[in-house]
Amino acid sequence: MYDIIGDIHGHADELVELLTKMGYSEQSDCFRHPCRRVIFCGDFVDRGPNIPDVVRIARSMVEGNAALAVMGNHEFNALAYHTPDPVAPDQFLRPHSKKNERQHLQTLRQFTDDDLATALAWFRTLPPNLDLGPIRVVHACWDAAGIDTIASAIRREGSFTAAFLKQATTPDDPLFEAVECVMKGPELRLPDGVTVTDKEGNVRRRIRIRWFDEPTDETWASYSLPAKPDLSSEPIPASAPAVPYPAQAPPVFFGHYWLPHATPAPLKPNIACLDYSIAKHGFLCAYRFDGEASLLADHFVMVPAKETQP
Ligand SMILES: [Mn+2]
Repeated sequence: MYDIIGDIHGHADELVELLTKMGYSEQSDCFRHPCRRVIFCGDFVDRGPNIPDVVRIARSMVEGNAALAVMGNHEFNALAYHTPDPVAPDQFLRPHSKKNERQHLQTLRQFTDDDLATALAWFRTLPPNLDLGPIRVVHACWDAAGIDTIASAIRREGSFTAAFLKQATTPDDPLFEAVECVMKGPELRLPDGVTVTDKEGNVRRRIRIRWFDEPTDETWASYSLPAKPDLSSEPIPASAPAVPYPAQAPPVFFGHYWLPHATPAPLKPNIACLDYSIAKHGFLCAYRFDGEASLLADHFVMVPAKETQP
């Protein structure tokens, strides 16, 4: 059975504590449990104090068959940041803007050039999603159409090659839309004049949403994820993006959404987010899956963020 772990963002001490708490111990090659495996939801890098150790621990577990992993938007962004644009070789596929550099700064500082190259090579091998039958795992959104688009681009161009990344960073390309939706989640544009401020102080005109719910009868406040009760209780437009997830489909796990440090619980009986804001003094979170069709609040395991922040 599986222990699914949310966004880690360089918090290696908390990762070791969480693995230990769940009965994993360090063997000659990697952390292992006698009868369980980890699934990582992605976002290993950026922000935290020990990114190289997080990548080393996760990678050794995946290579030792003690874990599976999907790619997060921060790994995707890192690949694009370090890949020259094939048609403008003095540029990179993710521009080296102040905002993008700030988001990636701890990764740039903590890795040697060689170790970063090795990490990027590993990121290229990560799948965008896992469909294991009884459960599904993705970084942000289980969008079947987007997942198909990414899978066929991988078959055509290779896994996160420069050609793949060029299409995936070109707005209006179907692959760009698919990666945005699957790894970053669909977003809803706020009404003119309304903005929100994200955790990094960036002013945003779009909000992350409960994509798995039908948008009918939802308000700006009720459809935001995490919930933003200060938003309007007016209905959202009929054109709002949505990827409704069927109640009878297998449980889906994802990270990405910076949920507040409240008591963890499934968002719906077959939907669980495991990102409880470790990078913002929150918790590193796992869900211990034992085959249940309806997810249970007492299967969440959490470790609080230590005070060390870079
Ligand atoms: Mn993310």
